Amino acid sequence: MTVTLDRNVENFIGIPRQLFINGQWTDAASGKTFETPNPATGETLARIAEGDAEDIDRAVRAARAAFDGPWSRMTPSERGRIIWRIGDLILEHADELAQLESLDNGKPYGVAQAADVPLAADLFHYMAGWATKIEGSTISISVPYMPGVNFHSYTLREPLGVVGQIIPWNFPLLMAAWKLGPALATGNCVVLKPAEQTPLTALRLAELIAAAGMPDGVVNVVPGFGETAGAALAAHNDVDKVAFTGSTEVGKLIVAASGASNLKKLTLELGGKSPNIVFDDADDSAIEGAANAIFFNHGQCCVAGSRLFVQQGRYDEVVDGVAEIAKSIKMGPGMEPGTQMGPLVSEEQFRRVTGYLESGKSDGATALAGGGRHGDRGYFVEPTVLTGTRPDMKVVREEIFGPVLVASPFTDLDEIAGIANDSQYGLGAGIWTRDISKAHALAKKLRAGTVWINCYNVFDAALPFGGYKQSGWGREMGHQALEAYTEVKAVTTQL
Ligand code: TXE
Repeated sequence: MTVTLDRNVENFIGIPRQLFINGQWTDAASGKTFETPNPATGETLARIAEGDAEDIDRAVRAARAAFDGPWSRMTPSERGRIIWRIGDLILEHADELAQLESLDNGKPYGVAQAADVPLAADLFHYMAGWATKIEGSTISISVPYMPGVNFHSYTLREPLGVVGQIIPWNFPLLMAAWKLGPALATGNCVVLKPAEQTPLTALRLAELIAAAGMPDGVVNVVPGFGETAGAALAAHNDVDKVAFTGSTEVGKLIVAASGASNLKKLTLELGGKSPNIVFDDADDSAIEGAANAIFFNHGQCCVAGSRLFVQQGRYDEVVDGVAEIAKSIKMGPGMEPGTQMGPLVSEEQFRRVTGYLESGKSDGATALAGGGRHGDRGYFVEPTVLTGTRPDMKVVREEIFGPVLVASPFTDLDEIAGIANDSQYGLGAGIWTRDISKAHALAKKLRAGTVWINCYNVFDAALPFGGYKQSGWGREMGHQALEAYTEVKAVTTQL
């Protein structure tokens, strides 16, 4: 049995979807299309126009014209109202968006309803308020080689112009919101390229954005593949910034493309291998917390708490507890009521994750729970807990991006920060203890953009999010995100 499909969802996936450029729905210049499969079955879900360099160029030109025209002429208040309305429309179409997300990505419908959709709406509502609050400052200056001369100096915060946004498939609607919200609130125009695995909610969002009253060309959505459409955006000479979320490997390609073209500004939100640290004095909720940290969204989270470190005294209890939870998780298609974990997003990710499971086994790790494929159809991987690992193993060092936890014991407080920081990544970290001083002292030592104490996977539009080290550049959400979408201009007048 599956949830009955919303009529709008049936209609939406029933016809081939086009590109959204300059407020119009249009085929790709090449006429090419691609299919997005349903990861629960491997069968085709919908057909999509496949944008590439020529379409990206068309979209960039539309965005530039909108930036030079209607979008910049609007008052911040008018812009804010449109952004707010996008949030409202997301909530009005919540069930429909959650169904599309579940079908395209594989995540449980209930999770998309409870998390992805309301968080996306909230992001637009939060950012709408900032549209009227982008401010510069006045600065007193004293110029040593012009004694006795008075000046009036101030700064302006101005939009960058045309922004390219390349997003992944793990939270397709939410990532679109994280990217679009701050870009629009600061007065930029956007060309958004959704991930080829999950283009549907971004395309439906484009319809809602148009319905919210957005002028043509301000937001353009061009689905396509990374090596073609994505690379064209990263290399385009009239794109002022690229905001990217995806693999560290592609993040480096984007940096190279920026350097080889117009040195466009970049923000990058990349991979992670986040430590989750449970002390002997932790509350029992740490067990469920550690399971949620890795298994939420099937482990396909950049902040997944994929390295669990438990203090020796509680090691067996906590790791066994997490393994019990792993075994009890109900797997199934995202649209089946009661499903707690759906399939991985694609065959490629399925192969990647099961490849890591093989590598863990051959390196000598033990699967306390899971360890392989679930069922024989779709891209399901069992929630897995690996023990007996060594710090040099691939499963410990590399981002798996699936429901795979590596657990190891530690003994004292002094060593744990070093062990936790022993990673090329620095995105998230968790600490579980009743000793609040210990928690804050350790939080300070961890090289990560987010530290959760006695909780995990807590997100809010007001909280800045981003990574240290090779987890990225810059921050999304919070007012920090606005800085990455504005230039500062210093203006000085001699009085
Ligand atoms: O990512 P890619 P993939 C990590 C995770 C996962 C691995 C591979 O470890 O297993 O990356 O996933 C676009 N120029 N994360 O292959 O390729 C692509 O079309 C410009 C972490 O799916 O980085 C998509 O829109 N763009 C992560 C986006 O980049 C290019 C989320 C992400 O795809 C491009 C996803 C190119 N040359 C994966 N090549 C996170 N930080 O949350 C691809 N793209």
